[in-house]
Amino acid sequence: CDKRLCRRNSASENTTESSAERRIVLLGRSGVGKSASGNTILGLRGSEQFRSDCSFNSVTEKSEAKSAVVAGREVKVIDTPGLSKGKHTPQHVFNEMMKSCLLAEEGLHAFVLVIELGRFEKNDDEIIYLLKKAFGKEALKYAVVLFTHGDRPSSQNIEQNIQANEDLKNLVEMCGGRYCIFNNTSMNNKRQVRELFTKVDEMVQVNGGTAYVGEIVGIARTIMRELRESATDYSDRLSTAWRRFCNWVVTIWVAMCESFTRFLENTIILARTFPHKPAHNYSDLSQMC
Ligand SMILES: Nc1nc2c(ncn2[C@@H]2O[C@H](COP(=O)(O)OP(=O)(O)OP(=O)(O)O)[C@@H](O)[C@H]2O)c(=O)[nH]1
Ligand SMILES: [Mg+2]
Repeated sequence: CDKRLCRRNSASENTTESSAERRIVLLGRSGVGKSASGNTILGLRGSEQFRSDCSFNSVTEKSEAKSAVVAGREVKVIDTPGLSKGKHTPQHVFNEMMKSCLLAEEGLHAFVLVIELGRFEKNDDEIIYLLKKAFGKEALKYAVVLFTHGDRPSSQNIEQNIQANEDLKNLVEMCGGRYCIFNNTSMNNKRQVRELFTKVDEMVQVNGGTAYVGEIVGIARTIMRELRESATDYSDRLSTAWRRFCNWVVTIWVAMCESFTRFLENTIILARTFPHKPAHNYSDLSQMC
């Protein structure tokens, strides 16, 4: 395998947090309420908001960062597009997940996996797969599940709901058992945002007071730093950074498709003992790289 890739998961260089700023990325399948949750977290109104809509098509196309001061501290939220049946391919979602590194080049404090309460689907599971491939297993130490639609009656017995669904239970366990509930129809409810940040702060503390800087985030950071120090024109710098970063993403994507193809082959052999098959056929995707 590519030596650079072999190092990827093992080398997770972390940085010591110098400020109380928090940078979080919202991940999840299309339509679960990522953008709406971003608006709730940042308290954004009107034209300032991430676009959030009820639609059969995916609404968010590209990763986008917005910032605001929340309870006295600077918070940056990166909203990403979600896996969907028709619109976005896993490769597009993966590329946009990686791009979130460029938007938070100093590292990420939390990967927030957004799930619609009462509607756990296969695409929810696959986000975990993409997350691990993009950022390494280490990223799970910084992952927290955020259930939306807290206005539904089932939010009253959330723990029972989690325990009743084996796949959901596994996913929450992979995220260290951390979860929160948001009712995005009640943006004035600041308690839910405080609860999320309590979880994020606990995670940061357990992780030695540091933000997550896996190898891919480190690469994005180095590229940006080198370019900032060079004397070239700003637009040249950005396009060079973008080209270099895309090369990395493509290399990782090829390796990931190969490993997933192997995984699928094993899954077919073990189909009886492993009934939960992924919704996307990743074996076809290597042709798209
Ligand atoms: N009732 C209710 N509706 C919600 C909640 N959160 C989100 N929604 C609605 O769910 C729909 C989808 O929300 P989005 O924020 O656009 O979902 P998304 O995950 O960003 O979707 P993509 O951008 O397509 O990936 C919108 O109509 C939201 O208003 C919630 O807590 N309660
Ligand atoms: Mg969205």
